[in-house]
Amino acid sequence: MPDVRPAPVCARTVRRTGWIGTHIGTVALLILGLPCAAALAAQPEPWQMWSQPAATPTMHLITDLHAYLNWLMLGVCVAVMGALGFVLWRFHHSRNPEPSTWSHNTPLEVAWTLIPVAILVAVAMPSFKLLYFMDSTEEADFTVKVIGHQWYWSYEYPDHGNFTFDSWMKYPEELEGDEPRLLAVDEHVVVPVGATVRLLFTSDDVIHSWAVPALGIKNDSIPGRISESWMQIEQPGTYYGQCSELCGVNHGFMPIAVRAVPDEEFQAWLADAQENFARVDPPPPARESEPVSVADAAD
Ligand SMILES: [Cu+2]
Repeated sequence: MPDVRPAPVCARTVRRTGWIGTHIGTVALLILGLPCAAALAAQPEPWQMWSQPAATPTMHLITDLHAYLNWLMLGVCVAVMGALGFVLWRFHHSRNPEPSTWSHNTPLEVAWTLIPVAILVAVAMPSFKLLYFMDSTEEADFTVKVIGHQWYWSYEYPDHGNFTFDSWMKYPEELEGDEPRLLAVDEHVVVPVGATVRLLFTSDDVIHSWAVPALGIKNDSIPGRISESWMQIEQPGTYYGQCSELCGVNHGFMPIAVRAVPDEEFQAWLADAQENFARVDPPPPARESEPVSVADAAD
């Protein structure tokens, strides 16, 4: 199957040019900005700044919220530092030799209570809105179940014949082409571009966390529980992530790779997967038995 990862033209240029070239490349990336950003792969890059390019509606909103909060924080910093600077200047003993002795000012106290409350509301409202948006989807095209293990992931496709497969990190000697070390896996999660995919997370042993930065997902997989999220990948490509919950000695070696492909390619992968991968055992049929009375149970 061809590797459809978006060609990281700018990033590759940066990687090959050494230390000085890296810095020049970083500055160039910052200056050139947009044209380069579109070509970055969904994986960490040397000297990367900011988040990976957003590949889902959720990640676009996370990026926007991050920018909004930074501007808000800048406003708070400027206001507080400005007020502090003014007080230092205005009430210096050379300018204000006789300090005033009042201790209460009701309008001032109301203002310094209400302004922080307003700032907290301005932070909370968009945050809650985004939390609800990313929490779950009611209209999914299909479901993928993600199961964490020490130390690999397995996936189930219950809406496509309930097949399941394991996904293990590739060792350096197994890497093909420009597959990234410690991120490439033997079996990708494959989904069609544009499909709304419900993700269910659980674990086989300890708490893991399925985190893929470009998709805006970081969801704990907890033994004995099912948690939920969703994704709708906008562009074909391979999106890399890692387990993000300290889960044991090989925690750093259970990466995640999600491949978004055109629908025809997904159908071809599906046909292959249905034939080659194992099936999740169906639950045993309910046993028909006589109702047990209290008197019987007592015997
Ligand atoms: Cu883990």
